[in-house]
Amino acid sequence: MSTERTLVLIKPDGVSRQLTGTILARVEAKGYTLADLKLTNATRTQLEQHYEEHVGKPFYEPLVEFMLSGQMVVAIFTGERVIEGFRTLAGSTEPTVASPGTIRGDFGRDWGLKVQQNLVHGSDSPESAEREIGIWFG
Ligand code: DAT
Ligand code: MG
Repeated sequence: MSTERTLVLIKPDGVSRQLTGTILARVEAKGYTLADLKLTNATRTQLEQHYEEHVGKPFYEPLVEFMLSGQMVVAIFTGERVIEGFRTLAGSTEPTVASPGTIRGDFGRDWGLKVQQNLVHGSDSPESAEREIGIWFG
């Protein structure tokens, strides 16, 4: 398997809760390499592109509003099988049921049923990774 790259977002809840260093440290400790990193305020246009597969779903608008609510960290990590490896580190989408030991399982609780407050995003395929890297670093 050749080296992959993936797009990682630390969402506004992760940044505001001062978990940025903790989250990045877990990914680095797993052995993935940080290739690019910045702190940014998302635009609605970027989020519409990033979450295009979810447009029209009931959670789409709350998700976008949440992602606009504060600064985010956007990062590229590289490594063999980093796409599925990061998603394993992140844990399943709903923090309440994400396994302990994962980022979402250890630090998330979907306060007030806000599943969108699940700390991180990671690309789900090589095609998504390239598309998403273009949105945030293009
Ligand atoms: P993931 O981030 O695990 O890849 P996804 O791509 O299905 O999950 O959804 C994107 C984000 O949308 C997810 O991180 C949180 C939010 N979300 C997903 N399903 C939701 C739901 N049923 N209610 C509220 N927010 C949801
Ligand atoms: Mg997804």
